[in-house]
Amino acid sequence: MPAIRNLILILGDQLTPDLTALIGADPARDRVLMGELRDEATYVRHHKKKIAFLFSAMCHFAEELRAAELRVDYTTLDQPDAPGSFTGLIAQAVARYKPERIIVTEAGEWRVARDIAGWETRFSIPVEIRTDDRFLCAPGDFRDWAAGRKQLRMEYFYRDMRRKTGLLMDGDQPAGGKWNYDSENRKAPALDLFMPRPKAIAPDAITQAVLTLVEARFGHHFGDLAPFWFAVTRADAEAALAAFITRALPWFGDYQDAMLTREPFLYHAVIAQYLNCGLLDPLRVCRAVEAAYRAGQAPLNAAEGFIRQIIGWREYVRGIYWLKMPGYERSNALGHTRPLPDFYWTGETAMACVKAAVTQTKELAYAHHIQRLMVTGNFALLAGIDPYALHEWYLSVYADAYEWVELPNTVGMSQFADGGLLGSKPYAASGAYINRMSNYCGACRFDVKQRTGPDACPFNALYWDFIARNRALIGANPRMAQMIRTYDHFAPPEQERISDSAARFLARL
Ligand code: FAD
Ligand code: DLZ
Ligand code: SF4
Repeated sequence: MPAIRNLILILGDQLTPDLTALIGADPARDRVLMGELRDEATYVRHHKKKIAFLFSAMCHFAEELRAAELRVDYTTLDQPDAPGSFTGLIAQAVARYKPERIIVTEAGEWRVARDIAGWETRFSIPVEIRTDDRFLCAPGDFRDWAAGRKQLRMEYFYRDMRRKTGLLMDGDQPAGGKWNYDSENRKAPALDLFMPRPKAIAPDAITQAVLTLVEARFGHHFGDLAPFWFAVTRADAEAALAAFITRALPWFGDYQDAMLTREPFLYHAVIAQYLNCGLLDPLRVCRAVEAAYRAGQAPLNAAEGFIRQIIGWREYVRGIYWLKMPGYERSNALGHTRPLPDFYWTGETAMACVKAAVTQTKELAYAHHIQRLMVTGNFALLAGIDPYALHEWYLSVYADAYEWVELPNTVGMSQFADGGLLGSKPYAASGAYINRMSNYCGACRFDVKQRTGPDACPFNALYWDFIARNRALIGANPRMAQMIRTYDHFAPPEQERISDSAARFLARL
């Protein structure tokens, strides 16, 4: 066996050719390691489509590296000696090659970072952990930004990222004179809108083989494998981005918060799964969107709204994750303990909005932000679902889900379980909000206009009951204080009906 200098481990969400771990890689003396791993596919039971997407993208990336002359050991899940975990993969390779050093780019998830931190002692070999420069803000820089601030508001972080990248900046001023055009981005949907579809890629031979493997090994996991249309190569992911920019970006801002039956994508990009595994580069994506705006192909409210999601929210939630882990995953400021209802897995509920969100999640491993936040997230918040159980659900069912991005969105933004660290108020809403932003209610068995009683939209009584239950914790926010005052103006019999309706509904869950 030839002497190996460096073992370079590439994790499944590091499918980027200029990844820091690959800098200086020498085809003659270094060996790249990649593996399809049982533990990674099952630490939560990931959606079948997500596993297939990642295995196929990993396999194609190994080919890309080989085409660049690198020597890659790629372990498939069905190999007889397949190791189950990253540590097992390294143990096998260390025994085989006796390398001088292990190199890896820092892991996205805390549990993997913790394992890697133990390898130097375990294998008695130096382990070089390199920074992940695919993000704009390193965890240490976020910590510095957060230090001494009373409130960690995304908006101020975002402005710093605009200044740092120069995105949508005219000199030192924001393009158009305002930092944020969100007030223009709340249009209700219209049924006659022309809705583009995300670019669909036909499965090639590698993907076909992976689909067969995933069905055989993970057939019992949640979700549908077919139809499978995700891009699994960089070139196809770039094509999907280009299609979004020309077909959907111009309307992205206007209809960002809208929801429509049988229109799961509206004008969303459907690229988070590509960004989060490294097939697309966030900064390049934002530069392409800015170029479309500068060329007059997309309005400013769309370009700004989109760029804010990526250099603002995406970076900000990662900063919060590394600031607060470990421990953040067990946050439960509202003391919620109710088990996750079965319909999160089956979609079998009479609530048309929840049914639509869960059903499409099962089919597509995708739901857009407002469905996640204001339908499945909002329902869980109002019903007092255990935030950890909900976190595991979100982590397993979406193709773009990794703990660093999913956890702060679930525990912080959606469930207010961190007590307001991430968001100033809970994203709690009654049926009226869902009715305004969607066409779900028209076809629902419940009446969105009724507050209580057996036919009333369950979101209504649950909402007011939530306000009454949590007044001490949420009252500091002026908009929530206004809701508490409204509740206080309800006559006592109405307050009783609310609490009774909520209790009856929850008892049947
Ligand atoms: P678009 O709406 O087209 O937005 C463009 C891009 O902006 C996205 O691709 C994404 O990279 C980024 N983005 C938008 N919103 C956010 C956000 N709140 N946080 C971080 N990035 C954002 N996003 C994930 O990538 N992975 C997750 O596991 C995840 N879990 C979520 C859980 C909950 C409870 C909620 C409320 C949101 C979650 N999000 C998550 C954020 C958001 O819903 C998804 O990024 C988005 O729906 C992906 O679809 P898209 O690519 O069409 O996004
Ligand atoms: C999500 C995932 C899955 C399903 N499978 C693998 C795998 O088999 N091999 C691998 O290297 N990575 C996988 N991943 C992504 C990892 O979970 C991710 O790289 C870690 O969570 C670190 O962020
Ligand atoms: Fe959802 Fe209520 Fe509307 Fe039914 S009536 S779709 S439960 S918001």
